[in-house]
Amino acid sequence: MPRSKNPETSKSTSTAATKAAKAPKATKATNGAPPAKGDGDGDLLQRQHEAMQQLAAARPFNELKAGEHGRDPALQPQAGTPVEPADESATASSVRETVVSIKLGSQAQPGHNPGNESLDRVRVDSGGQALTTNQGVRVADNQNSLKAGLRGPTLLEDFILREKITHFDHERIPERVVHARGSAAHGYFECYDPLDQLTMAAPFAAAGKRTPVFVRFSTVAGERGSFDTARDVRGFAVKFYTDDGNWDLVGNNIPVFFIQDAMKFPDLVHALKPEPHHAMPQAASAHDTFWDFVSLMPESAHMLMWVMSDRAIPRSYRMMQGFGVHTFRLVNAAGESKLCKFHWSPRAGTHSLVWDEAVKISGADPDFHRRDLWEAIEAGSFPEWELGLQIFDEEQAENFRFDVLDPTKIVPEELVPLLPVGRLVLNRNPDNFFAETEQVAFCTAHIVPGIDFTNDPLLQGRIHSYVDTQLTRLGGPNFHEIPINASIAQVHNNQRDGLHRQAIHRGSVSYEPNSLAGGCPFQAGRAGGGFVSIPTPFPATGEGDKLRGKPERFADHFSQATLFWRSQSEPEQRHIAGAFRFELSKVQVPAVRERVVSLLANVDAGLAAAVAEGLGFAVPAPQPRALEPAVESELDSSPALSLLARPGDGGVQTRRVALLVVDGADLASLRAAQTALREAGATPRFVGPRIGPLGADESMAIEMSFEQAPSVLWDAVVLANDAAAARPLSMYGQALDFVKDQYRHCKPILALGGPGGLLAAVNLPLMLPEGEADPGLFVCAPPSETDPALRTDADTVTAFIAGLARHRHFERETDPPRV
Ligand code: HDE
Repeated sequence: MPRSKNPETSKSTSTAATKAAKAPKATKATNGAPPAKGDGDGDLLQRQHEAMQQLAAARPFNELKAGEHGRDPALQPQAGTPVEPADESATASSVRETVVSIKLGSQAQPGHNPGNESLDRVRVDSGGQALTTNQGVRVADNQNSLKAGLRGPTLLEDFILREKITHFDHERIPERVVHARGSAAHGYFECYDPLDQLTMAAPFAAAGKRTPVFVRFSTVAGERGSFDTARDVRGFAVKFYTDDGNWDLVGNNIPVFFIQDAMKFPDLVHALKPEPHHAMPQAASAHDTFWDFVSLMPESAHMLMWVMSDRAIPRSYRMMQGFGVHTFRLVNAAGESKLCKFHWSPRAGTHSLVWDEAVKISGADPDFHRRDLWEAIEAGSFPEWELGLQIFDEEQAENFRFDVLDPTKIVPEELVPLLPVGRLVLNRNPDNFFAETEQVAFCTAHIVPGIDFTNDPLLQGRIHSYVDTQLTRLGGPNFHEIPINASIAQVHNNQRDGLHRQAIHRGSVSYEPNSLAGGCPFQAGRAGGGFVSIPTPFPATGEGDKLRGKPERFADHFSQATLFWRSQSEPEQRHIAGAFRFELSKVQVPAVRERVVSLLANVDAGLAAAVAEGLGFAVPAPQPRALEPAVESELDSSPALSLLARPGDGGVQTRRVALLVVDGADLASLRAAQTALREAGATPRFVGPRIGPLGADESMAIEMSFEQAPSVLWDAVVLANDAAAARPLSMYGQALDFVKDQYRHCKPILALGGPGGLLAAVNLPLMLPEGEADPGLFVCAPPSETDPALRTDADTVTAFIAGLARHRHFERETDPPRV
């Protein structure tokens, strides 16, 4: 779909025009300025809010869930059911998306990813243009750096020089660990006849159908700058840009491989590559480590025959065969599959060099194959191959004397002849070697509906390796957005972010299932052309078939949620209801709030009611369950699930206790409490209005100030609540807040010096609502001049330490809080 390049000067596309008509009062601004105040701002937001509510309400529960369990749904995945928003602002990132500028363009085109448009979107031509920096600033002088005087040092300020040099410094990327040296070209694959009996793969859908391809040939061992005519296997990698996504057939010019299992690939490559101590020899297998390894790996014998044959010194890329090597599967629309081997046969025939030639060419023209490919295409002699398939079934495969999962074996053409199905033509050289040939990322995991894997253990390892290697080579998980790697099929998913992300996704939703984006992008299901793996059986494990699905009993979603709820103590239940209430009060779309409560109604009616009540609506009907009748847990409740079931060893080690003090406080009782806490293993600290010495006693000091150490950082508080301290402390709002928060958070409080003072200043209730004593509140009797022993009130301090060990005293908790 063409995109409007400049919304101010170019004509809108029809889609954009429809959108503009529907869009809420489009605000024209040439500079991206927001609309003036009073320009219907409130209306836009209100309208968006209502549209979101409407969209969310259209999906009161996940209607696909019940159909996710068991074998049949696993083989026939359902399609999602997208809901179209009544107003497009419902799925917008911002109601300001109607603001346009030369930079912003207009809005996203509905359901469209321009990243999948042709390479024209990134092709650059600089004819008639002045030189600029990467920021588009014209460069006046491209010959000289900025200096302090003609003969002076270059200035750090020279951003033009620095940008140019910095970019240059980072021009190289890691070369491919194997197949580093390669050449590529664009072209097409043309299908002879529809193959729908065999496969639904898009390139084989119709006679004469052309699928664009990018093909890269390579040597394996040599580095990026090595010579072309080394004795080596040649890579033959084809990227089909199909209507259903990219299919990469990453093959070689030899139909077998050295090893049978991916586990041995790093060993093979380490043995083959230049030896690690002196980095020799370049692009050659003629050295000790390679032959040491292969001579201990008898399964490489077959491949060695091919590699020592003239196949390993081809005359031209245009004159060599290509092979998929592994046995693959073709799958038709009915889900029936056949085993398949892929063969590319060159129109120009298979021709090779002789060794002496290969050696001399490597000196005379190290780019021999690269040049040959380039020049043939430039001259209009387009290289061409015919694709032939060997098709066979499991029964035939069983009767071969070799295993078709063994990549060191061919299926002789005499046993299964080639079925010619189409031709590959390379008719255009890349515009830029780096952007295309170097950055192309082939990957055996890139298959499309109609193609599937077999259990060939070499293939299985490759499925992982090729994506993985691009993370380092191309610098992150977004290499699929590099233009040469982008499919022509539209890409829509919820993957986001990562280095060098190009796509700017519209809206707030990047997950599925969702209702806030109308359920989009939705799962395609089988009927919608989604990829479904062939359910090949795993007889050896007795686990059944390879499929994406869930066992039936996974459909019970609620029995243990209910068990958990029932096993909680009263305060824990209160906290759960409070947590739901808080979270949902932050949710802006009422339909989402109600949907959550309808989910909770399946867990516990009381919980649902408590949450709904706090949010101001009636409990909705419970959501339909995926499994009826509801499963009852084996237990009514499991006490082990309550946090209270594990009170710990009863100690107070490391608990932080604030001793709230002020100058003039009764230091003797404070010191006694401090000593007792320390001895019990707690961490007492003096907290007061300001840091510094406490009275005349130099051994005691305020260690932390109110502003530095508020209540929430402490597990408990000891108050200097004697007559001398309580009054001045009550003058500090922070001290009052401190006491209130300790109380409200149900932490133990010890008041030294009596119940009045600070406790009275915050109206702290000494009793629980029902009239019992507060088990977390400890008050020492007022100090008595006549009986100094009373000062420490050792029993109360001991009781406080026991209270500290209990951590919280939820008996005190009320809704609303009393303080
Ligand atoms: Fe590759 N191979 N390979 N390979 N291979 C790579 O992918 C790997 C194997 C082949 O032009 C790497 O992007 C493992 C067989 C070609 O860009 C890497 C195993 C066959 C190309 C990788 C194999 C191939 C590669 C290096 C054993 C023939 C070049 C950089 C389990 C059927 C593609 C990259 C291009 C490239 C891994 C075996 C062909 C590291 C782990 C067998 C044509 O991912």
